[in-house]
Amino acid sequence: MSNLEAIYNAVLDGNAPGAEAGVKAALAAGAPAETVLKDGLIAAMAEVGRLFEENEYFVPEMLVSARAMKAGLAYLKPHLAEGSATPAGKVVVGTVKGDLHDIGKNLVAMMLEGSGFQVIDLGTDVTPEKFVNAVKEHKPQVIGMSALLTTTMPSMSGTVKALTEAGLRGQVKVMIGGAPVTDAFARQIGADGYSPDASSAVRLARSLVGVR
Ligand code: B12
Repeated sequence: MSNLEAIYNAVLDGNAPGAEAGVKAALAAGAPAETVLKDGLIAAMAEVGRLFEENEYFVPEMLVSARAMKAGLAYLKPHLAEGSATPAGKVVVGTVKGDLHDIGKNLVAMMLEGSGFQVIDLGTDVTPEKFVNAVKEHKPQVIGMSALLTTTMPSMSGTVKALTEAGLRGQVKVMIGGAPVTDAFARQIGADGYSPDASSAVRLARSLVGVR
């Protein structure tokens, strides 16, 4: 079994030590961190999602798989950092109100930090008011909202409205993401951009703040 298969299976089995060991072994064998992430960890979580849809996995299985993914990610984090000498700007990130999914948001935060952004992470279940207060307090150039549930996507629109009502919309760019989110939805709610994964989120944030 290859190291990537070992990672994939460990995440599917909810085996956190196995996921971490697999990541360690893959990196030691020279696999690029991006490949370990995409073909090992992310591929496994996509399969977990499929098994959940097919009623083969239930919430407890999803939860232990998420823990295993997080264990692998924690080890991968320093290897993912692209490294940049110039500070690129400040980004406030959070998963929107009612939504507890944080793996994708954490990954976006990690990649942003790795490419020179200062990241303020508000965590999960973040209300529009909390985003507004964070913009007042931290004065970021960008906020990044994540939603994994179709039922929580409207909170992104709520946050854009709350920023406008607070007179802050002109001071901050809004980017959004998460599995059910689309470019069309971003345009519909008046966000400044959408991106489908963490590396393109970094490119998007850079273009929003005008850094190449
Ligand atoms: C793991 C998981 C869980 C874990 C979450 C653990 C955690 N700490 O995050 C637990 C078990 C807690 C969970 C709970 C639930 N879940 Co869940 N979960 C998943 C699962 C399997 C994987 C999500 C994940 O981590 N993917 C891996 C990451 C890396 O991908 P990602 O999140 O998409 O992020 C990437 C991009 O989207 C993007 N991105 C993400 N955020 C942002 C932000 C910005 C600004 C940008 C630019 C980009 C960006 O970049 C990321 C990195 O590349 C998905 C299935 C799926 N295919 O998505 C279901 C899924 C999201 N869950 C689902 C459901 C239904 C639930 C529950 C309602 C189940 C229940 N009955 O209780 C609860 C809801 C709890 C809540 N209130 O939030 C459904 C949602 C269906 C829908 N249409 O809304 C899904 C799609 C499963 C399914 N196929 O049905 N879940």
